[in-house]
Amino acid sequence: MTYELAIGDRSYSSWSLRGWLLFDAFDLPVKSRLAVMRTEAFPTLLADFPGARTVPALKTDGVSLWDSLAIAETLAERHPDAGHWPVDPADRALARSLTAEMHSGFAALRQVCPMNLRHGFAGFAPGADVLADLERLYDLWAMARARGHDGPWLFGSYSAVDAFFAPVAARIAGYGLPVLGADAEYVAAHLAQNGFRRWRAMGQANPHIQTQYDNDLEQVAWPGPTPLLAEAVTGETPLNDTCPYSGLPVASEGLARIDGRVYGFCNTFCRDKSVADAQAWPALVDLMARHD
Ligand SMILES: N[C@@H](CCC(=O)N[C@@H](CS)C(=O)NCC(=O)O)C(=O)O
Repeated sequence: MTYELAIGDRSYSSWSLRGWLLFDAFDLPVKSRLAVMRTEAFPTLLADFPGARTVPALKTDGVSLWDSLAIAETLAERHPDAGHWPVDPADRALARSLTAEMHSGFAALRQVCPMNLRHGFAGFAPGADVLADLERLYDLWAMARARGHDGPWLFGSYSAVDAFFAPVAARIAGYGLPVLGADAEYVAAHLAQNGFRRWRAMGQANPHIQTQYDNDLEQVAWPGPTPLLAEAVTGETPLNDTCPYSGLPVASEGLARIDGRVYGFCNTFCRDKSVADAQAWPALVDLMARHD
């Protein structure tokens, strides 16, 4: 089985993030095909996924399907051991209910606080509709926790319901929305989750800014784990000859100083995703450890 996933801008497309996590967090290989939203490339990409009008959309073995929930159920059906849904039937019923409510609800939170993974915002004052959504959200999370699994995820190991809540965690942290205790820990777990960090780093590596996801609020540093100090550089000698990701030779334009040492990559995308969050990339972490 092969999978091609159509996605939009990683910094802004919350549904694309969910779709991708449904693969990445369950160790299912997928080829992502990205088009910047609100450009001609977007409908052109979707034309290759017959029937789809939004991202994420999926092509697999001649079948095209779209909508994150349809993708979740299809993957769960095809890969029953991957862990998309909890094993216990009562857990699974609750996980499905929470996922479906996330998929169809929380309109105020989604509209007023669009996902923006490029930075956080200071000074946001949520109105009554956003606060009501948050109250319901925290009630849902408490229902899951009452099932008695160990954290940080709602039903023990990471499941599809966690993938559906990842963008909401990003909104809560990014807009500084009120959150306490176990809910705050759950939000922090999403921001620290390796797949989420890699997705965000790839978004940072794409310079396209969608201004409609910004506002008049002060922009502040992303509230997730602080990345290592890093910058792109030129004209320096890297410690490595081949790219830690592709194994291809290091390109002269692919250099970065990370935590005080210069490493090389096969292209500027590999360089920039590494600069954005070096510790999110296991192959780079290994390389850095070898030169420690
Ligand atoms: N219910 C859909 C929502 C998909 C959706 O609205 N995706 C947005 C991006 S996050 C989109 O494709 N928008 C089309 C556009 O911006 O032109 C799902 O679960 O996948």
